[in-house]
Amino acid sequence: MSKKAIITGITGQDGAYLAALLLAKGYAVYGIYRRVSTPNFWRLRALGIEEHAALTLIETDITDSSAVFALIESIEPDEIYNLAAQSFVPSSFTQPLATMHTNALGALHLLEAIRICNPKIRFYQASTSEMFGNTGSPTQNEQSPFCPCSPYATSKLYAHWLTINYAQSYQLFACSGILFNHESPLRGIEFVTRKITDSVAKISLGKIECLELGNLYAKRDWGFAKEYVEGMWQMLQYDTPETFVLATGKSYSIKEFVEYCFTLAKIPIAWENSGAREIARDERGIVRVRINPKYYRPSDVDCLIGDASKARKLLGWNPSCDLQQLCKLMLESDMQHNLRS
Ligand code: NAP
Ligand code: G4F
Repeated sequence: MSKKAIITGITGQDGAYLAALLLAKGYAVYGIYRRVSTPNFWRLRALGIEEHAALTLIETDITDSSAVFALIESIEPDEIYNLAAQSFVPSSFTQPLATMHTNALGALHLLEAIRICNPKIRFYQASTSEMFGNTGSPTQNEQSPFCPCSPYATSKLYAHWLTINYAQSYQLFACSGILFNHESPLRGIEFVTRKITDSVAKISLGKIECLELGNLYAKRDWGFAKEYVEGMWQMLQYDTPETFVLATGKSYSIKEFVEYCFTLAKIPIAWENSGAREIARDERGIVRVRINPKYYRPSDVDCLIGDASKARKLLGWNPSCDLQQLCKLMLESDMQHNLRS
């Protein structure tokens, strides 16, 4: 009989890629989405799995503990992947309580339901490199100290420790993947990589003149989401519940990502000024990038570089997509979208 997996956050970037992976492996997948005024299954459609016979979509808000309990009791899954979250860091500053409800209490509801209904269910928690914050250590691995710098990171740290605590206290197979930033053509448009690729595509097609950004000097370790969901699955197939970091080990600034994209689009740019007055002009002198301080955050994580040696050694996880390939993939996809619309 095929294994049953629940994925919370099925309408998000990782939810869609993970669903495609598990369906390809023969799982029956139960995808959890919350009610919105207009259904948002476009990512499932883009991957060609929206109508898959083994995919069942179920409306449940993970902040509703009784609904979560009823869901797990009725489906009797083998595995649960908790990907649902308010995942946009700036919104966590303006909506800290809503962020905490979903990210922290959502995980609690799932773990409690597993503990009570069936402690044999394997549980994956989507932890994040944001939990490291500005730790001061040059690279981050499973032993690095946490120093969260946003309500988002704090809410995720609660869920992270709770997962470890439930594994230890109740002998659950509950584990966390601490994933560094991972992107794709299915990334939400407000995250910086997709915002850049979409804007550069629009500039290239003459649809907009200029891209507005915040902190150009933050550095991130960016990988390809499709390769990261493979690691999530591998964690739940491992012998024991363990925390694993998934990352590429290379870090680039936002400014470097911008430069790669303009180079790929064959629009040479040159930078002028500094601070909030920094701009980039093209060869005709048109300003193509400018700073808008509204994109600055109350506090930001300066530099993230992950060390995924443990996942490489114990899981055999080995991502191959580098930043240049990722930029190309995303820019080409955004060029196609913008040509069509
Ligand atoms: P995403 O695209 O923002 O997707 C988040 C998903 O959570 C969406 O399906 C969203 O539904 C759903 N959701 C939000 N609140 C919910 C609620 N109350 N009940 C049920 N579902 C709810 O995020 P992602 O990039 O795929 O990331 C997946 C997970 O990994 C998140 O937990 C994120 O925090 C974590 N993570 C991501 C990264 C990264 O770089 N992508 C790195 C580390 C960790 P709607 O579509 O209705 O909004
Ligand atoms: O793309 P971002 O919004 O991603 P951020 O904050 O690193 O968070 C993402 O990765 C985390 C893993 O580390 C996930 F847990 C989280 O859910 C999410 O997926 O911003 C990246 C950097 C920041 O330093 C930000 O200040 O880009 C900088 N930035 C500069 N201008 C901008 C902008 N970010 C956004 N979103 N928009 C800008 O205009």
